[in-house]
Amino acid sequence: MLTLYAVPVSLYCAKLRIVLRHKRLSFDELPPPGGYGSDEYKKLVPAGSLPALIHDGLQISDSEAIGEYLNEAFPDPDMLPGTPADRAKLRELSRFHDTRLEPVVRALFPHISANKRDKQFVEQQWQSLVERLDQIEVLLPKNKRSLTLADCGLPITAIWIAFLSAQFERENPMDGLLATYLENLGDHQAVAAEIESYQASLNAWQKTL
Ligand SMILES: N[C@@H](CCC(=O)N[C@@H](CS)C(=O)NCC(=O)O)C(=O)O
Repeated sequence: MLTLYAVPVSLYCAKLRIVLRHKRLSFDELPPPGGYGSDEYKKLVPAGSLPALIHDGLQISDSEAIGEYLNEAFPDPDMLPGTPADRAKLRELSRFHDTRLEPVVRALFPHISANKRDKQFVEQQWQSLVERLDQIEVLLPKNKRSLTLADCGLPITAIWIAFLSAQFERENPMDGLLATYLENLGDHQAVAAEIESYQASLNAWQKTL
């Protein structure tokens, strides 16, 4: 029995839904009891963060740890294939996304509403975002390949970058190799299905602003 503690618009929860979908695993998705960081949730998941997985009494937080666990516990299809060197490069891409690119995107969230926006901060942060996108492009595969753990975070971050580009009236900076890579990922059913449902959640969330 797999239970994912998640909320619809969390990027890292979406990343794991792609993994679960691709592996055709059935799972229950539940909101954190008592809410984000609540004492009630921390009793179940001490880190208080989302996503978290419960599998037959085992509790794991952190999307990278959960993704690797799922890949080992349910090895077909293998989402971390190849030699030790290949796997290291996949982990490098995945960690770069989580620790370098996504935080730059997340830092822009408080500036979505025009009346709370610090234009100078957005300008500087946008430059950092473009720099991170240039850096991640170097780590991307040059050719189409099977879906790996390293490919599950970026499609959702890309939805946010497109959304923020529209909010800040800027050109979407994802082009070239990055755009082709994302287009190829959309051919995977698990990615396409998550993009569709995530976009609907984001649209609903936007209406609450
Ligand atoms: N590195 C963590 C990041 C998870 C994360 O930042 N989750 C957000 C929701 S998208 C969260 O739980 N924030 C509240 C908190 O950390 O208490 C992972 O990959 O799981």
